[in-house]
Order: sequence, then C-alpha cells, then structure tokens
Amino acid sequence: MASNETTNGSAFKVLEYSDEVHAERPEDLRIGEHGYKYRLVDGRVMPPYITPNRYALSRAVATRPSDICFVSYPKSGSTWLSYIIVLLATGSNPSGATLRDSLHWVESSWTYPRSAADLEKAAAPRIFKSHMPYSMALGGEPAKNPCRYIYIARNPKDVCSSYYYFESGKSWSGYYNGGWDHWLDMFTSSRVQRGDWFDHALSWWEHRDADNILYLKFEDLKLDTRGQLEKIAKFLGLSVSDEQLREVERKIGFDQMQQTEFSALKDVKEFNKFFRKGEIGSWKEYFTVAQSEAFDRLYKERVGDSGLEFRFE
Ligand code: PPS
Repeated sequence: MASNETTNGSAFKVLEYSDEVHAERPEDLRIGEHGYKYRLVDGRVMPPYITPNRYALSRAVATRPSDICFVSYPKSGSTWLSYIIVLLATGSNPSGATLRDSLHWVESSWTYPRSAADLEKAAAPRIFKSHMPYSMALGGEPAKNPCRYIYIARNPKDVCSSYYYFESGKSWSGYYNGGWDHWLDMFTSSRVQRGDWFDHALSWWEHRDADNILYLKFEDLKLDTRGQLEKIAKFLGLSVSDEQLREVERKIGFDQMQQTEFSALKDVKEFNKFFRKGEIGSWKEYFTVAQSEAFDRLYKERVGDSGLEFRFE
C-alpha cells in the first residue's frame, strides 16, 4: 500500500494520484493531444489508475445478494448517489471514516484500494462504485449476478462541461490543457477517459427493466429528491421511515454534503472544487449556440428511438 493512502478507518490523509504508485505499468500509458493521459482497457479509453489487474479483479468479484453496485459515466452524480446509498443501506452508520472509505472501488488502484481478501471479509452490505459500461460491469454480466446495480445518467451536455472542468490541469489527465472546443471534440469522438458517453448510457438503458437494475437520472434526483429516495429504498428492499427519509434528504443537499467532513471528499488532493455547481443546465456557460445545435443533432442520431431522454435545462 502506498504511503499516501489510508487503510480502512485509519487517520485522515490526503490521497494524491501518481503514475508511479497507481498506474501499475506506466509504460502502457498513452499521451494524446494537449497532454491528455489515458490507457486502453479492452480497447476503451480509461484513466491511468484503471489498471488491467484492477479491472480483472472487479470482473471476478463473486457478488452476493446483499451487494449494491452504483454505476455511472463520470460526472453524472455518482458521488451524490453513493452518499444516498451509504446512508440508506447502513441506517446512517457507514463502515468507513469517509464516504470514499465506505465504498469499494475495485476497478481503481487509487482511492482506498481493496484486495480480494479485503472484499471477501468486508461487511454487508458491500457498496461498490463503478464507472463501467454494461459489458465491463463489476462481477461480470449483471444478468448473471445477484448484486443490485443502480445506474445514474445525466444529460450529456452537463456531463461534458463538468468533465471538462474535472479533467483540465489534473495529474490523472496529464495536466490536459486543451481548450473547451478541443475538449468537446474529444468528448464527442470517444477520446476521453471512459470513452463514448452514448454507448455507456445506452448500454445500461437497454437493461433497465431487469429486476436487479435501477436506472436513475441526475435531473430527477435534483427535481424530485424525495421521490427518488423512495424509489432507491424500495429497490433495495429497505423500509425507511418518513423521519429517516427527511434526514437523508437534508444530509445529501449540495451545500450540506460539502460542509460535512465525511462527504466533502477533502481527503482527495485536487478535489477542492469537486462540488462545482450541482445544477441542470450549466452547460450553457460553455457551449456556443452552434455547438449546442450540433450536439443536439448528434444526440438524435446516436440515441435514436431508444426512449432515453433528459431534461437539459
Ligand atoms: S465523478 O468524479 O465522476 O465520480 O463525479 P460524479 O460524482 O459522478 O459527478 C459530479 C457532479 O455531481 C455534482 N454533485 C451534486 N449535485 C447536486 N447535489 C449534490 N449533493 C451533488 N453532489 C455532487 C457535482 O457538483 C458534479 O457536477 P458539476 O456540474 O460539476 O457541479
């Protein structure tokens, strides 16, 4: 274990990404335009800390009926969802010292890495984080797993804008310094870490009616928080009192989450502005009218008549 990481429940330290510690085989990393760093895993663009060994471990997890895996494309509200799941599923009594420490992000070698032995003995419910498309899911094919999967999707214009902010000038992206126009081109041509947004969101959408899959949207969580909390609790088979729901709703508020040390993600270096806006429609600060119209055409073409729709404002 690297010296800048904690073990479960130990003293608070800042987690800092570094190729040497987290990239496993740094010689496999690639550098794209404007310094953008990535690696290919199963032919898909991935961050350097999603290593072949970690990915293999995540695919091999023997899931249990009590397991919960939340999944998303990056910047879609997965941290928000994770806090909800941790609070609901543990009765507000999380296993870790911080939010990240209360989760198992198996595909990643970076924050709070877990070994197969750690996973074996982890307390139920084991709560897993993943940013993989359906075909690369934790545990192998979800249809063959007892685990419950909760996918959260967000309108891709906001994802793209939030992701631009998140990847610019960061260690794990090679201090990428392309401008917005360049980023938008990267995003729409599957060259950003985690690859193509469309096939990621659609891959889970196609399986949304499976008994062990719940498909959520950031916009619904924002506009109907209480209704979505009830939906999540029901899906997880939890009976939660009105008072508990009100308490969870208060704790997961945008401001509240940042003010609480447990959920503020202050243990991760370069995450100081992780809670950027938390809004629907902040893409308007980045997209020009022409870019927005071109994106709408692409959206129509790629999403087609699948029925996957979002509020964009
Ligand atoms: S990551 O790094 O890929 O795991 O990011 P992820 O957590 O999926 O998404 C980050 C965005 O979610 C916003 N967020 C919230 N919005 C509303 N309410 C709450 N409580 C909340 N928590 C996180 C976060 O601000 C990021 O969106 P942007 O648009 O950048 O603000």
